[in-house]
Amino acid sequence: MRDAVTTLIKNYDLTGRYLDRDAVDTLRSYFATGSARVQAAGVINSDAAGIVKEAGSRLFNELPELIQPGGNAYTTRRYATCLRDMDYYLRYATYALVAGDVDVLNERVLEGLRETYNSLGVPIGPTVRGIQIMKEIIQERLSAAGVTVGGLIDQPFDHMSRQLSEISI
Ligand SMILES: CCC1=C(C)/C(=C/C2=NC(=C\c3[nH]c(/C=C4\NC(=O)[C@H](C)[C@H]4CC)c(C)c3CCC(=O)O)/C(CCC(=O)O)=C2C)NC1=O
Repeated sequence: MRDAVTTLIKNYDLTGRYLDRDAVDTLRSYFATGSARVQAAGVINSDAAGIVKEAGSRLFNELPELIQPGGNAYTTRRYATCLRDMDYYLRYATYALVAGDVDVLNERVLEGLRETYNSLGVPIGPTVRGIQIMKEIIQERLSAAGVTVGGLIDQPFDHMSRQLSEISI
């Protein structure tokens, strides 16, 4: 599992280079956004369960067929498993946000996930929508808390969405 700094060092070490101007720019922007990343993680961690719950109700409100007979999140067990998956996405997105790198998502979350979902009939489109709804909720909460993070929040959520759906969003 890598963060922005270890990824950079690994790349330079592979070719035996000193850190050049590009590397320094990358490091500068990572450290310049560090405090915003940590603040964002703080806002998420202060109410992760609430964010997941709210995302679930918005998702099922938008796509009620998911929780009706025949829907993949129908039955208490599958409903709970769906919310558990959203909780995984949120928690790992927070790690990636702080690390400034999506490596943790590739390694711990996305590896083999499409195949698992396809074999269980878990619909990808609505899952991606759930991930995007969590991103929206966090953006709303951050701006309500007066925390300005620009596009930082987008990175981990959009990465998961893209990798899951293999389409550009
Ligand atoms: C930390 C990394 C990690 C991830 C990401 C993960 C996902 C994951 N979600 C699963 C199931 C599932 N995932 C969902 C999710 C949904 N169904 C819907 O209709 C919605 C669109 C969506 C919620 C947003 C459901 C309902 C199941 C159960 C499917 C079944 O057993 O029939 C399964 C199959 C095993 C199980 O039931 O636990 C895995 C492995 N597991 C992991 O360890």
